[in-house]
Amino acid sequence: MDNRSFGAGIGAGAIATVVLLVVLVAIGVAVFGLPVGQFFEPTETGASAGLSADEVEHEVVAENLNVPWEVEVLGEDRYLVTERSGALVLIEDGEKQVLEQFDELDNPPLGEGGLLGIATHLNFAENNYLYVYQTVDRESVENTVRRYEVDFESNELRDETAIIDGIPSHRFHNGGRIAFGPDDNLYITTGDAKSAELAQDRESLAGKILRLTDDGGIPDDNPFDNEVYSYGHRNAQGLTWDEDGQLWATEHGSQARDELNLVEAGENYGWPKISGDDTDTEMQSPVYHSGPYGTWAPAGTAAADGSVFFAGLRGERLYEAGVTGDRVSSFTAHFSGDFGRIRAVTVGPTDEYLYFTTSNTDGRGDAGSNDDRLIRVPLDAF
Ligand SMILES: [Ca+2]
Repeated sequence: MDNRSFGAGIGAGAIATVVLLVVLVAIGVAVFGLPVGQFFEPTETGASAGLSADEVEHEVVAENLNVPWEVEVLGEDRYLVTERSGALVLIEDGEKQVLEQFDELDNPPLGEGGLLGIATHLNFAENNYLYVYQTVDRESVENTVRRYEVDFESNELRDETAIIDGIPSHRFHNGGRIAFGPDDNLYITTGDAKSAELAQDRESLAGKILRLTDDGGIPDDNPFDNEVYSYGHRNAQGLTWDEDGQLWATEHGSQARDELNLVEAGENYGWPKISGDDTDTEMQSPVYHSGPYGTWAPAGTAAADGSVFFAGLRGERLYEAGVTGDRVSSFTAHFSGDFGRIRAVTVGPTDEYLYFTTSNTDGRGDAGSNDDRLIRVPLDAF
């Protein structure tokens, strides 16, 4: 067989395989009514096999949580956790108490919205300022960031202050992660609220990473003289800075192609114009993505020791991207088959642990008897 006929044989076989797959998918959709997205598999494609729960020391810090969305480590054995349905939970020495039940949420049509990200002020020890991203139903359903003073004497929240209102909301794509950066500004991920074109509109708050001062002002060096820091995002739900001060953000792609982006001020991250390996001279392609057939459904993201860790919801793994400069130099999938869906990921500010929460009670997973759980693993295990 010469090379030419060999190549032709492969081509015909490949085409037949693709045709067969297309037919099978079509039958699946027709018979079972499954959206095509269901065929994208949680993936380890391109990933090295990482740790398993059997072989690594891990500790369940809290259990029986209800769709935990974010965790903030306050100190030794002290944590704040948001539950998407509206409870802000204080966990102290393994005991849980609800500090606040946010009850103005548009529930149940809430979907992916609700009580989402939290961040403590950099001077939290003095001012007890807590920032909360939440979906509210006032004149209309929208996402907001509010600041509260936590009164740990009475375990109440006081002095609600609007930091930003009017972030578009939808049953899907609400963004919701918030974090203070090394420049002391507050960064906020917003989703496109299922209106993809808004991600390219620099006057809209949807499909962006926003940057504000701690009192909700617009920093002097924001790129467009408004709240927008970067744009062209579909649904970013993870933010972190590495040791070099680079901002990494994870984002849910369309048709697989979930993204890890290196985010810089004023840049366009492409949605809905480009995705995956597409390039455009005016836009930034992801540093790494899950490929055309694989899904991470990435959420919480945290950097430590030269790696960017992020949660896989549908991926049901903890992913670790080893970072060298502005590139991903290794990619590892931890806890495959161990904990189910993973949503929040954070590194304790002083305790050398990586914390993550499961998300098996959110209606998209198989909840175990004690789900959902807050789990921690020593960083030196990775
Ligand atoms: Ca993108």
